[in-house]
Amino acid sequence: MDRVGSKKPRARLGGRILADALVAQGIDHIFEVPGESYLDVLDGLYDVSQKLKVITCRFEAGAVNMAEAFGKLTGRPAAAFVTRGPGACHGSIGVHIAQQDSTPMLLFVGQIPFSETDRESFQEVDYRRMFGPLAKWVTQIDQVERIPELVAHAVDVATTGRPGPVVIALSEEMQRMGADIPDIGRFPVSVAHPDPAALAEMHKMLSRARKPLVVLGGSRWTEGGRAAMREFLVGNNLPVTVGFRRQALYDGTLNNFAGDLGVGSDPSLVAKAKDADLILAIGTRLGEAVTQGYTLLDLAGGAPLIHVHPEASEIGRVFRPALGIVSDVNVFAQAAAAMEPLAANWGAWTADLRSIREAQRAVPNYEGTLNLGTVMRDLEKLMPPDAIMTTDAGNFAGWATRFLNFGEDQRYIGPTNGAMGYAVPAAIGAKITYPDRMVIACVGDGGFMMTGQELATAFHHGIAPIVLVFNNQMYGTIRMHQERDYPYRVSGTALTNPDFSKYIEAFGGHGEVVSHTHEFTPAFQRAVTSGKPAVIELRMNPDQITTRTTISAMRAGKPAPKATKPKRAPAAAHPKPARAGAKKPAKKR
Ligand SMILES: Cc1ncc(C[n+]2csc(CCOP(=O)(O)OP(=O)(O)O)c2C)c(N)n1
Ligand SMILES: [Mg+2]
Repeated sequence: MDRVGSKKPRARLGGRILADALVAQGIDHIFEVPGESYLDVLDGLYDVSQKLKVITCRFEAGAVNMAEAFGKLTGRPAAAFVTRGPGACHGSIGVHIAQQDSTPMLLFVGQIPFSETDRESFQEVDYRRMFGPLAKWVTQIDQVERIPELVAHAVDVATTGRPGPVVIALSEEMQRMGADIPDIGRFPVSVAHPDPAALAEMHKMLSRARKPLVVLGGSRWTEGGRAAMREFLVGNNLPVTVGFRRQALYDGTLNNFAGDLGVGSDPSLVAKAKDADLILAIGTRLGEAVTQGYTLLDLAGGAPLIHVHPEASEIGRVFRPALGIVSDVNVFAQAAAAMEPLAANWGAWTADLRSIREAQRAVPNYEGTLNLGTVMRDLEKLMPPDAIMTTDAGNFAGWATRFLNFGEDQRYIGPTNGAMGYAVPAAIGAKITYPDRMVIACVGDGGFMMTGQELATAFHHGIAPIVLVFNNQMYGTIRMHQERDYPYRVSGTALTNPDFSKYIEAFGGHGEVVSHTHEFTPAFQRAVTSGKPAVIELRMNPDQITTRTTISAMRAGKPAPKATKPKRAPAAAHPKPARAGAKKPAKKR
């Protein structure tokens, strides 16, 4: 090992070895906010810029969310780079998303010089301890010779079994050392195939079932895997649900799609799911959202469940299934499609479940001038067949998932861990990954103000996502919980927003405000033809707290305690922009 300056390095420096190691592992996208703690890596990247695209971001949470979205869409890890201490803290949310959502991702963190370890040196953090419970694996590279080995292993860990995020700290002086070592490439690896005996058992169990239900979820599905799965499910007329924010896994226009099992799911679908006599869960974790707070199945054992998952330890983790199948999801799909057809004695049951989805999609006459159900149905017509939609966390998300059907080649990605601030960076990550596809972000006014400034990254890299901001002037989801548990006592959930169309115009983009249903289609078309990053503000009726209920309805029958009468009416109109010289209206008392 040679130190720079002490002796001429025989070959490459650490920063360059790392850049080459990434290329050798097939990494082609880096999302970063720079720091002096990895200056040598930035310099190494300069030499491989033809092979590795570096996207400079404005906030580490944005950078890591973009990398996560890249992994979700492609099944391949992107790398995020952040600086030590503060950068790592900002970026940590993306690690949590990638972990809960089983997304392959690498996060590199510049580290202090290892000679200063444990002195609480400037920005010193022990990343093994910090990210231990958040990431799939955490390591630190202290020896330059080990860069190719540890980067290769990081990619292995991120992409195999249940995929997830790997955090790699890079001690500072290591990046400046030289070494004469070769790169390490990828190797062909065969993934877990389903045991034929288990498949035969699954066939028997499904043939006996009268009310089966499929739940699709998880990550790293390929086009081929999804097509084979569709063939199996359509061929046997099995009713299909998708897990929380996994809509993209199944073509919602097909007659056996029944809807999603997640947060805010249709109660009649949940009731039917509880009535199923066999649940075939494929690729999904049986987490809280999908299992409706762990109530979907009997926890005590003997659940009518077949669980297919690439990671053996996920099977039986919470619910003990009647049959567990360890398999890569795509290989399983191929094997299932090749099976003898099932007896499929459940035609009426599948039709029944589909009718729930159809009823769910019928748009009610909502109060107010902007019917977001109709807007979503209009948007469905405007989205090209390969459009990508990203979503944030919040009640607004229900508008798209309830009223929109995603077609075979469309994609819908969101944070299954419920992280706000995801949609805008994810849309930028998606548009960088697929520049020729339309990318639409759906986000609440709360979530938009968390990472909306990443739109500057879109301008910098010349891409044009379209952002729909659902503005109800509040952290609506929490307000909903508040109204349920503490009616009338509005505390800490109201928001004052900027003019969103002016906000994007200040960046040089295209802004629209939509207050009436009929305004949406032309506004969206103008946004598309502008060719610029666009923000379309949807001015909601704030009383319409979900697609199914209003604040007024939640309050009905619950008298307002005199002393705690709300200062604001629940359905307050959106404030009109103040005109210069305009008189302020007298406050109502
Ligand atoms: C990073 C983060 N902070 C806080 C929360 C808690 N939370 C969940 S939904 C929500 C409100 C979202 O508000 P908005 O984006 O305006 O969407 P709305 O619910 O109003 O549709 C909050 C604060 C969260 N899930 N993630
Ligand atoms: Mg809101």
